[in-house]
Amino acid sequence: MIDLHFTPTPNGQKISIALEELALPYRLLSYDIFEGEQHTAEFGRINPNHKLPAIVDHAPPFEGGPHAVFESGAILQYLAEKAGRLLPADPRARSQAIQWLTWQVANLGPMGGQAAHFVRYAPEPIPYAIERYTREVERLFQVLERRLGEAQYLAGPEYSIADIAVFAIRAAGGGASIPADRYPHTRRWAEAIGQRPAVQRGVAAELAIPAKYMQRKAKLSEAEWSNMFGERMRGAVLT
Ligand SMILES: N[C@@H](CCC(=O)N[C@@H](CS)C(=O)NCC(=O)O)C(=O)O
Repeated sequence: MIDLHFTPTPNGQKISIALEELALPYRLLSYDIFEGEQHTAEFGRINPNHKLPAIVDHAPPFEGGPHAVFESGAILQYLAEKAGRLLPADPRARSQAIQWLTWQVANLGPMGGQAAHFVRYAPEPIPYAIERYTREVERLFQVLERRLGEAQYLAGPEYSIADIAVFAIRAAGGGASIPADRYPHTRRWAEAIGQRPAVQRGVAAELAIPAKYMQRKAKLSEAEWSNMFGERMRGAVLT
């Protein structure tokens, strides 16, 4: 059994989708990040960075007892290797899958996160920051579009954890609006993935992103601000 420490955001859905795809049994442990539930010392022993998602595998494929994994890219790779699926066996395609997975966690994720921060959460609108990050997200969408114009999936003909990672993050759009007509190859790919029953199970019911996480212009209380971006968030690691 795998414990999935989860909050219903695109990063969390990468893992719920992968667990559903791989038919690995899991127990959902939900956190409300606005309430600061990620800042406990107990969760810090699972993820020293105090962010969701994380997993604890109680039956890892090696000795030494339960194994905790944090960072969504590392979790996806761990799960795919454990199940022996969703990472191509062919070394070239496997390398491509890891490259696109890394592209997501190092580029689309952080840039989309910053775009969303300045569009949704910044107390004052800062046009330079909004433009800087939304333009970068749009550039990354174009990189994705080009890749999907030359390959069926990100690693080639085979659906992989790279597709799951990018699909989950792209669907949320970061701070950028996504004119579907501008990205026909991406739309073809996203529609195919969105129709997969495991993907639909991985974003359903308590795994779905609630409206409060997707507000166009979020209104946070002082406590919520502190939990997400301020002293309470910093205090979990600085004290
Ligand atoms: N690079 C991390 C990002 C994790 C992350 O930023 N998680 C957010 C939710 S999507 C979170 O836990 N935020 C709460 C906080 O920052 O206190 C990953 O890919 O797992």
